[in-house]
Amino acid sequence: MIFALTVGMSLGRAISGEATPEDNGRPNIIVIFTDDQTYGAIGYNNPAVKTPHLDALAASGMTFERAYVASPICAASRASMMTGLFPQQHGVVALDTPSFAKYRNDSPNAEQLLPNRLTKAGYLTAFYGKSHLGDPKSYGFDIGEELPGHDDVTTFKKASEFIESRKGRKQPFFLWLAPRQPHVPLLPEQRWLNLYPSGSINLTKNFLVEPTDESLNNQGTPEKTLYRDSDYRNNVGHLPAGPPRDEETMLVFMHAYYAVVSHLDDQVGQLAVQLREAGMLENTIVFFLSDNGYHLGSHGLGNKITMHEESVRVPMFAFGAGVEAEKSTRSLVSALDIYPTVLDLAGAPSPPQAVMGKSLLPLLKDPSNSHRDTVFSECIGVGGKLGEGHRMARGDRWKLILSDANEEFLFDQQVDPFELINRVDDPELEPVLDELRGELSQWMKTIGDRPYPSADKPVEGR
Ligand SMILES: [Ca+2]
Repeated sequence: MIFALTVGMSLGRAISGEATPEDNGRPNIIVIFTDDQTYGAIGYNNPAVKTPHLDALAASGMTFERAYVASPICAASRASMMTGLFPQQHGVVALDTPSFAKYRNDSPNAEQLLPNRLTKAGYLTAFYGKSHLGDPKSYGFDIGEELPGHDDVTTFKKASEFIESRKGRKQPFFLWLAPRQPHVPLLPEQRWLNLYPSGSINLTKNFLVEPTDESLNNQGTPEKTLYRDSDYRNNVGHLPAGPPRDEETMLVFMHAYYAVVSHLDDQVGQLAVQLREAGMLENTIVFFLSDNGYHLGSHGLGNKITMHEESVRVPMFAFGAGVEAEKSTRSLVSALDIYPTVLDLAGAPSPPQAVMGKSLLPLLKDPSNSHRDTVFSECIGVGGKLGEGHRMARGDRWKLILSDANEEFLFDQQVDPFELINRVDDPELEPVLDELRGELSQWMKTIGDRPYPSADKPVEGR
């Protein structure tokens, strides 16, 4: 059954700004944060992918068509969601989870954590699924746990029990639901594979058997292998998750990946039915997004870690209390925008350190509202050496990438969304390049990155 949602046409009290910390009108808030789901791995962006529930839920609310993560790798992206900061600000660059110690309970920085701001505002906070940062109760959540299981069955069961336990309660809740799907290993049941008839999946236009040897595509493994997971086995018929992969191998991989997404779709759909049948959607707002994207053979790559669209751009939508149906926005948004949005909805106090995101409530009120001109991302230290990695400034049309080798790449998203032609040497585009350089340089300074390199003053990686 495809989930269909009836949403009141009037904006909710929280979005209209009428809610106060004293009243009971503040919404419950759920964030569904999937793992490695690229923006093209959802039906409304790609009809080849079977996600009827997610498509219906997105249509019942607002879709953010151009959403980018703070960092396209699990741990860094997750720490950014909890702190409202970019990786070089909070310290969890790449997979450096020990650096998260300075935010744990009883540490001076614990006040920065999203769950702690919400507890202070009177919310009950719960976490189920993949943490990647250790026990979620060690970083502010009242209840919940990191849960095993690549099929997320236990995670959704626990989340469902939690929602059931909150029926009729006055205290609002914040639920962080983090499925592991569609991260490898990909182990779909046959019924999900059966949704994809032979020939229904196509390779992307930028598919390559293996990547070109340039810094743009460097995923920087410690062994100096340029491409992540080159010998990693993902349990899909023992196919390598990384290159080189021929077309046939990649199609089998994509089949398994999409089938896992379809399973996830069914689980989210059931959760939404539960919320609706319990009468809780009237007072619950749900955000859906992923921690990073995935390459699926685009540019010859597997995994993520690059600043390519497939890696850094994710599906994102909101539905439920106060969100009007059938809205979408092309405004550039960052996953970091979730943090201040949740605080706004909860009427919660601001954290000690200024967050880098911007509340989405004005956009939720009116999708034509301007939100931001540029969105940024970084992925540093994957090779184990701080300073290596990639940075990005993405404007409305143009994207500038600064690679680990201090090389610049300029892509025209309007005519070249698959990022095949580097326009950085086009003299006509100098003003565009200068403007994006200025923005990227300023942002790098803000987050404590190394200085932006210049022609007369080259900068070595630190
Ligand atoms: Ca991930």
